[in-house]
Amino acid sequence: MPTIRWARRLDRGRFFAPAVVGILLLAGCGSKPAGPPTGPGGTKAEAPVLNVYNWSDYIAPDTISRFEKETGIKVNYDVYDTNEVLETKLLTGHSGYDVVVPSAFFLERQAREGVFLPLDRSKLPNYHNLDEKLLARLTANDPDNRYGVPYMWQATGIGYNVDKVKAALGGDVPLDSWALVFDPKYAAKLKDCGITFLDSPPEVLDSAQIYLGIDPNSERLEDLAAAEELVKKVRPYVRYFHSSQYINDLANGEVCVSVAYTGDALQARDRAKESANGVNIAFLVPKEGAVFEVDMMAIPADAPHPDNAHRFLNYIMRPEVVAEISTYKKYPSGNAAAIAFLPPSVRDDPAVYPPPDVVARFKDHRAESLTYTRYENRAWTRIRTGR
Ligand code: SPD
Repeated sequence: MPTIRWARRLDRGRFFAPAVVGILLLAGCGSKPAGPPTGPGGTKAEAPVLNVYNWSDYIAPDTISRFEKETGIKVNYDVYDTNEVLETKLLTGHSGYDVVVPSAFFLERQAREGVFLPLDRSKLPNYHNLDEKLLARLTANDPDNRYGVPYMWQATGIGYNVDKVKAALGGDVPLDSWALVFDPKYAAKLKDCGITFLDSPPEVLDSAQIYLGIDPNSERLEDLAAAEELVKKVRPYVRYFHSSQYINDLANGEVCVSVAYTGDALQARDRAKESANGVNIAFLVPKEGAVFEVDMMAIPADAPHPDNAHRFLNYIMRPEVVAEISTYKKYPSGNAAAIAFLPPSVRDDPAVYPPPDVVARFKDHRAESLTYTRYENRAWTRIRTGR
């Protein structure tokens, strides 16, 4: 059985200067495991172990156990729920992970810091199953698709309890706009039924900028200040900042509006349906637009088991394997061949695979500079602490 645990959350915003990161990576210092035994012919045999670090609520129940059974490789499976937590570990180095899943705009700058191993395509015969258009789009973040394999994609939008929101707002319901959470007029009315925000500065501040008509990739400090000011105005109405707790809370009616990732909101919708509790959850891609994101499987440069990591990536690229993950978790995958393995209830669900007019509202995300991120983190702390 895989070992599944939440990794300990590290301090936000602890970024190491690139030079220091480089030195750490090159020096190989830290608690590195002992080298693997040398096999016949001088090749290094890897221990049958794989350390995977993925987002929470992002894999099917049998995905890991089937891989273990098939390969004899024991998987230690840890989860996180923000890019920031993963990044802190990757930039510190020697995370001990063999497979990680950063979003493409985080992978972009992490790759520049030398954090990842270039993929060896000769070990990925299932690579041809991937969606070529998506791969082409991703070259903006990952030139030549050198380091990452697209896993699942999504938008950051709004998950909401249809009945509670309508009851709270009466007939005046902007169920097509970020105004629902960013206009104090509406947020104040929704306070009692519960508004939650993701605990991630770029997710929320970039969404606020989109609402304001600002390019979410802007690094102008006045644009950041505008987003901060907007979010501060609705801060008194936000019950909490967390990036996964809202799935259950939306599903059981504890909260009524969450700035959410598509699939997580849809998992809340499905959990409510399964428990037949009368909660009706929907997901909204606001008319102003929403950040589009692709989470990428990648192998850290100092991964202890890079061959096992390639085997795992290749396994996930089997269409039937990744289709099962999409089926359970309601995220579309980056695997074109997987579509044929989806049940119609998922394949034809416009909330999972949005129609072209919705996709047209998605905005690509580019890497932030570390300097800008420092300013963004400070703004976030001010928002969270109300100072
Ligand atoms: N529970 C799975 C959450 C996946 C979130 N992906 C992050 C995208 C960041 N823009």
